[in-house]
Amino acid sequence: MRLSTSNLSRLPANIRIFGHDPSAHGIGIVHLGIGAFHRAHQAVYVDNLLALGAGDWRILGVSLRSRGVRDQLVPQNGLYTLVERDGDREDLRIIGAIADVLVARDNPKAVIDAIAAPSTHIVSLTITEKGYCHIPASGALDGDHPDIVNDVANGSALVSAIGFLAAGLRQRMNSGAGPVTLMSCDNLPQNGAVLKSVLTAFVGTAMPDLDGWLAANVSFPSTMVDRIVPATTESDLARLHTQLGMSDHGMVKAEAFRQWVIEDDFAGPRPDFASVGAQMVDNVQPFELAKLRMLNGSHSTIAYLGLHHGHETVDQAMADPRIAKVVDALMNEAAATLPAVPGLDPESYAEALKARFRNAALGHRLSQIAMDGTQKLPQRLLATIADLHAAGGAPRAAATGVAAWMRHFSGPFVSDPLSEILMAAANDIPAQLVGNAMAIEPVFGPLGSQDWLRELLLEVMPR
Ligand code: CS2
Repeated sequence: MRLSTSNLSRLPANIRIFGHDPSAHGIGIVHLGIGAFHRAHQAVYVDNLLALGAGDWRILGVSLRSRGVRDQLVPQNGLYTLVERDGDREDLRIIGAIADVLVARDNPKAVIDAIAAPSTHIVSLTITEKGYCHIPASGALDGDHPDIVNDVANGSALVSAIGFLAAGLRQRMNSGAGPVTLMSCDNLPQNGAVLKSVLTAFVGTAMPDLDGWLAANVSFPSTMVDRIVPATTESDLARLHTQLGMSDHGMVKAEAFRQWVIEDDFAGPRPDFASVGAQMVDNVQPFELAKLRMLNGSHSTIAYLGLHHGHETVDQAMADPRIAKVVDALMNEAAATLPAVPGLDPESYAEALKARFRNAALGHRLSQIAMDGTQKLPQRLLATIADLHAAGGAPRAAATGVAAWMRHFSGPFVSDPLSEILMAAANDIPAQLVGNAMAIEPVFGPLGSQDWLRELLLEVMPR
C-alpha cells in the first residue's frame, strides 16, 4: 500500500493530515526545482495557507532534469510526509500543497504553458546556487556556461531554468496573460536581483523582443529562506513505512525551525504569506546577510573541517572542540560585518544556530553541505573575509573554512560544477594549493590577488 488520496483514511490516527480539500484549489504557483528543501519549506507555508482558505495557490512542481521527484509524488497524488525531528521530538504530517510534478526535459511545452498560464501568478525557484548559471564572484550571467550557450542557440531543446523562464515569459507576453512574479528562494545574496540580472542578460542575447515587457511586467522579490533539510535516507523511508503502515516514496525530513523573509514586491496577486508566519519586509538584505554569513558560512566551515577530521554529520562535528572553537570565532567575525537586523540580536542568533547544528536527530551529512563549494564560498565566507579585513579585523575563522575547502577539494572526490578546475588546482603542498586556488577567478574575483589573504590562508590551513 502506498500513500495517496484514496489511502488517507487508512493512516494511523496520530498522523496529521492537511486541513483542506486539495481538489478544491487551483494552481497559482509554478515552482522550479522541487527538491526536498522546497517540499519542507515553501510547500508547508502554502499548505497552511490553503488550510486558512487562501484559495487557488496550489503548487505545480517542476524538476528540470531528474525524474525522481515526479516518480515519487505523482503516483501519490502529490502527497508526502513531512517528518520534523528535534532531539527526541518527532512530528509527522501529510502535506497536500503540491498539485502535480512535471519533468522539463520530458515535457518542455507543458512547463512553458504553465509559466504562461494566466492563473499562474508566482514562479518560484529553488534550483540551488549553480542553477543560476552565474559567475559566483560577481553575480553576472556566465555567457560561456554550456547550458546558457545551448539555450541561446537552441530554443527548442532548453535545459536551464533561465531558458525555460524566458520562453514561458515570452509566451505570457504574446498571449497577454499579464504580469507575474519570479521569486528566488535560493541561498544567494540579493537572490531576486541575481535572478533579474541573469534573466535580463539572457533575454538581451536570446530574445531581445522580450526585453521591454520583462522590465514592465515582472517583479523579482528577494527572499531569505531557512530550514535545515537533510537528504532523506533509505532508513528514514523504512522507519516511516512502519509508522504509516504504508509506503511514502516522497517523504522529507527537517528540523522544526523554519523562517521565510520575503520582499513585498509582487507584480500580480499574492497570498497572505504573513498569515502563515512569513515576514514581509521592504528590504531582505540584512536578514539574508546574517543568515548566509552566520548559518551557511558556519555550515560550510563545519563541513570541510569536519570531513578533514573524519566526522560524518554536523552534530558529530559540532561535538569536536577543535571545530566548535572555529564556529564560535566565525559567528563573531561574521556578526561584525553585518548591518543591524531589525529584531535580531547577533549573540542570541549565534546561540540558536549552534543549538540547531547540535540537533542529533537529523543526521545531517557533511558531504551534502560540502557539495558545490565554488558556488557557495563567495557569499558564505569570502564576503566576510573581505568586509572584516576592510574594517581592520582579522578574519581567521572564515579563512580557516576556506583553507579547509582547499584541503577538501585536494582529496579523492569533489562534487562541484567546477570540479575540473578544482582537480587541476589540487595540491598537497600548502603554498601551491593556496596559490592555485586563489587564481580561480570566478570564485575569488579581485580577492585572488591579495597577499594578506594568501598569508592568512597559509597560516590557518588545517594540517
Ligand atoms: C546548507 C544549506 O547544504 C548546504 O549548503 O548550508 O542547505 C542549509 O541547510 C540551509 O540553507 C538552511 O536554511
